[in-house]
Amino acid sequence: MNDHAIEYPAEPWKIKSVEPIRQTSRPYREQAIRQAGWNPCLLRSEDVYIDLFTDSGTNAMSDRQWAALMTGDEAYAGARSFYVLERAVRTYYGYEHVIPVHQGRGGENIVSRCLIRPGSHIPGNMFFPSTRAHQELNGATFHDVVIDEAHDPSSDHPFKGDVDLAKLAAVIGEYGDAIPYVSLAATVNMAGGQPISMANLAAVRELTGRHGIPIMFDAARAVENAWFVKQREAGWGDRSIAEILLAMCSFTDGAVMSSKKDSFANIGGWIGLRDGELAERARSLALLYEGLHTYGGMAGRDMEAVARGIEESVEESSIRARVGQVEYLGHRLLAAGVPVVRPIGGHCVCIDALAVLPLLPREEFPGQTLAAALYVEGGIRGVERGGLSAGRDPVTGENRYPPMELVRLAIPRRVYTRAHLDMVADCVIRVHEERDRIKRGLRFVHEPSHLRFFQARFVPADGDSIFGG
Ligand code: PLI
Repeated sequence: MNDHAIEYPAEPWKIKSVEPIRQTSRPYREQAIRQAGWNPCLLRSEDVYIDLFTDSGTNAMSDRQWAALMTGDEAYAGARSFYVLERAVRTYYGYEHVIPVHQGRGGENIVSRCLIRPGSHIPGNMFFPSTRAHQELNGATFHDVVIDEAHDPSSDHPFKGDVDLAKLAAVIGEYGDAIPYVSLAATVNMAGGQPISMANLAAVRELTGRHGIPIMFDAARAVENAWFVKQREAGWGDRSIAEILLAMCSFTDGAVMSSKKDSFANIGGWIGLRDGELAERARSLALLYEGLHTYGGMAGRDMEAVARGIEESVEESSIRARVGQVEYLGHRLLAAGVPVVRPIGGHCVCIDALAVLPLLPREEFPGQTLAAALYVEGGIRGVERGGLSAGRDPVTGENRYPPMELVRLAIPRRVYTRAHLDMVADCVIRVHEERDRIKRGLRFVHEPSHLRFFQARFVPADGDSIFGG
């Protein structure tokens, strides 16, 4: 079988500075993953050959961004660099009020504290762990109102990030006034980087507008979302990425941004708001949790790098090469029969661990087990996106098992070459072909209470190794 177009768009950049990486032996990696409690997150990065743990903060900055660092104004108050950032966010995202934060979750904390009260209900197009954790810490209950196709790895729906309007209407019908905002992400990370359509955004706006409910936007990968709108949605093919991005944001009342994704920055983020009164409250909380409202936990130089990164992110050649590289890896795996989430998303390729390891019980975390096996096989680090990442229900204390149990291979921007991606593909294909060697899953020996996937430690559920024995 090979009906998958395996194209590789040439990069619109050349390499000016390099960082050595090293391959290790399989016995070395077996020892390393054991010492890391079978959690790839706890590996030392120098023991990883190709690091696809995240595309967050791991991007290569351009020479222009590095140059911009030198122009940072490190004044405590009123730094020029803040106004540079503010102008970039206003221009490309359209929010009047801009509050810098150290990274996305800093913004999530502040927005959640401003808007959520105990007993609040928040509908959203699928959860993201840090976003939902802040919502729940402030007393809200999250309701997943994404379309069913988002939970089906084999569905080829072009906009799996779309909201199911009937589900949203039902949550509004039941909880009405207790809904402080609807939480919309573009793209939807936990669905595998799947976009939301402009038509759906407009429809959600129309529905929530009738009830006076604001929309808060997770804009971390909104540029990637804009690329898919341009490719897939009628009427948008001739519009620039910048125009599409602005149009998407226009349906929302505010946004939280992790600049570590689309904007190629190693750190940083912002909150964008339209409402002046809400912005004033957010600024005063930022002062407590992030820093003064003109730096919010970022150095002046970082604000410069983010501002420059925003401009670069909407260049068409840049976003074409970025998503094209991800699609290349995805289509190589599809062509080899590896079960991955379809269509291939904007920032990652997600392996369906339940399809690869159908005999492992969910309590033994098949996704985490497969992630460990990929590391042992090829020194490649991915991250589990399944039961481990979903955590426990705050009311019942039971493990939550989402419909999908994935291993996400997130591709940092402008970092790896085609040869690296081929090595990743070859490694994943080998592990898939030899999947019967993975005999047992994992059980906790340390389970943190929040965002447990980052720091949890495991041992094989039986014996000494996931490979049996
Ligand atoms: O890592 P932060 O705190 O800058 O951003 C949190 C965050 C919010 N929303 C979304 C959609 C994210 O993907 C996100 C962080 N993502 C990480 C770290 C990731 O590996 O996907």
